[in-house]
Amino acid sequence: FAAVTHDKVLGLLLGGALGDALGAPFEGRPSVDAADLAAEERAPSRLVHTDDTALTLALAEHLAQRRDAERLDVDALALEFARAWRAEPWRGYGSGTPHVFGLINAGVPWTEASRATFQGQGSYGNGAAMRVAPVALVADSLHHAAELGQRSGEPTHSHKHGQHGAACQAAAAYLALHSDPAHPLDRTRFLQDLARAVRSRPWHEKFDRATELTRNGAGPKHTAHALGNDASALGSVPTALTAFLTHPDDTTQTIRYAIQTGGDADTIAAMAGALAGARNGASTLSRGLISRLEAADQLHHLADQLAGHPRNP
Ligand code: 8NA
Ligand code: MG
Ligand code: MG
Ligand code: MG
Repeated sequence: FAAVTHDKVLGLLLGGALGDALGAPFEGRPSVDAADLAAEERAPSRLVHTDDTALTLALAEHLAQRRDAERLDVDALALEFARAWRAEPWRGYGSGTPHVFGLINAGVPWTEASRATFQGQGSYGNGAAMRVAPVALVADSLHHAAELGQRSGEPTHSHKHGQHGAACQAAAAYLALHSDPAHPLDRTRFLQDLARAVRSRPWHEKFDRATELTRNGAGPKHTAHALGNDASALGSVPTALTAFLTHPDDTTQTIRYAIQTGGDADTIAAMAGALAGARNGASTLSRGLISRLEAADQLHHLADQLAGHPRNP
């Protein structure tokens, strides 16, 4: 286990935001050309983030403001998410979540609002997973990370797959954060640890397939075909994991791989980028790209606060 340094905390936050903003122009494309992505990396324009980062910022701020044992006030968090959407509804939100946020803003309790979508099934989208990584910064164990992840997902995602997606990404972020980049990552062990944190058969089947894909060095198109690249949690969280486990020591390559899986590219890259950033730290990221990130200052400030958290002395 490696110490959770300020560089790792910042890496988790910036890696996620970079994946989101760099992937955003490609969201919804069935496949992504390496040349198109390289052009986007070279362009001088501002890197504008989407809903993924907007809600990650809301969650990180929530955690930074709480130093008590509980560390997550889900009732308050639901309102904070809903307000973030109301302040910037143009950030590229999907279909289901704005409906939930509208109800919450109208005074409906989140316990009810989160069940109002998809004929009462609730959402199994990846929206709870895409924003969850910061909970790893205040968790004191793998299981605590998964539990905080699941709870942070509940205000919008009442379907168990949506919640498991958040638990999975939170647990993965915890493992990446505590992994030592000076030593090769044990991918098999990583996925076995995740399987202990997420006890669900469809997720275990995905972990088995991800193990095989990383062992065989599968490329992004193959991985997208085998694991999915859509906006469901099951169809994107394991894909993001595979991007990270294919390039665990190179955050830029992790993000490129994730974007090139296509489909929900911004979200897959946001999740993968947070994992690689948490392992490798912010100092390994391209300064040119980071300086173009719209939320860079805000994320630096949050990293200062969260790196000083009692959990990360
Ligand atoms: P969500 O709750 O709308 O779920 C995302 C999608 O998953 C939905 O649009 C449905 O297609 C599908 N889905 C979820 N639950 C069910 C269900 N019970 N039955 C049938 N279909 C279901 O939103 P979210 O916050 O979970 O999603 C996050 C995504 O939204 C991210 O990609 C984010 O970037 C944003 N986004 C999505 C799209 C897209 O769906 N192509 C486009 C732009 C932005
Ligand atoms: Mg998005
Ligand atoms: Mg080191
Ligand atoms: Mg998306």
